[in-house]
Amino acid sequence: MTSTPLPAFADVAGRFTGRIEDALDQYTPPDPDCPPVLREAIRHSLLGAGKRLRPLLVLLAAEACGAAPEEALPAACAVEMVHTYSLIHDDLPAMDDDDVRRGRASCHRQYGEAVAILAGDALLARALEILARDVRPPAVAAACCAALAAAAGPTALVGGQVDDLRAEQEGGDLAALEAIHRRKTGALIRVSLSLGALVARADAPRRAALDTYGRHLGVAFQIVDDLLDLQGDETAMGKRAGKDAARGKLTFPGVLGVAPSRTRAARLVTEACDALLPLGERGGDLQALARYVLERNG
Ligand code: GRG
Repeated sequence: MTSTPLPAFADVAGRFTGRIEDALDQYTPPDPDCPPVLREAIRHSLLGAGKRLRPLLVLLAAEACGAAPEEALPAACAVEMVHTYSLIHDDLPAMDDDDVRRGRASCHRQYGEAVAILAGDALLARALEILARDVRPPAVAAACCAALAAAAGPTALVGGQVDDLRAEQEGGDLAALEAIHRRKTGALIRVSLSLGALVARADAPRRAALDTYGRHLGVAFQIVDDLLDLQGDETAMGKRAGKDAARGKLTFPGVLGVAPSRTRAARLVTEACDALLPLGERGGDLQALARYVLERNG
């Protein structure tokens, strides 16, 4: 860890969230070929009150490796689009059946199931289009497309989601739980760091440092998410609490207990921050973000 005091996370986020919101808005313009209800549904979910953690990770990783954050904005928007697609589909009755998301009605509650499924599909496709078209040079764009598609695919996000749904019926142990969340929640967090590093053409030691940080942060994020579902405030979270227990989900507090889960999350955050050592003081903002993940209430 750096010896200088960490910046406040609110200041770190404040430098970037306006730019992220503007870019997401600009990436969803009206188009005569896009039905207005589809654009509305996409924007309803995408522009809701998300924390924008994944795009922030992309921008901070790029900056920590010496790139201008603006260069990483297309990749930041792409990962937020994939994340939003996964939230829309996760909220569907066939999956978690949630009626509130990002402080508003979930997409299918507002627009119906068919439009919600299609809004998710459209976001996934748009994310890859943005990477392929707006990341430069083309070789870096191709690497970003491959990385994000893999993180969203059957061995990562989607595979983790399938195993998570199955674990509701069949249960599982700590190893199964970690394997689910390394993929379901962790993969998109981890790839956010990789996208920033790719855009910045970071060298191998920096790429490895960011990857280790992302791997630990992803699991810590999920543990805190499980704890918030048990004990958190619905208004701060912008979604319902208490859903995991109601569905019989396999969770960290369920398997380990509340206090050991918190200890485990804290240890993972420390390991994540320690991994940033090769970045020196440039890793300070990412350390502040990791501390926020542990202390957040929403
Ligand atoms: C449907 C393929 C598919 C995957 C679904 C995203 C997901 C996988 C499930 C969501 C359920 C859930 C609560 C997962 C825990 C971790 C998580 C991804 C929480 C939501 O992320 P935040 O808190 O959300 O960063 P915001 O809205 O702030 O962006």
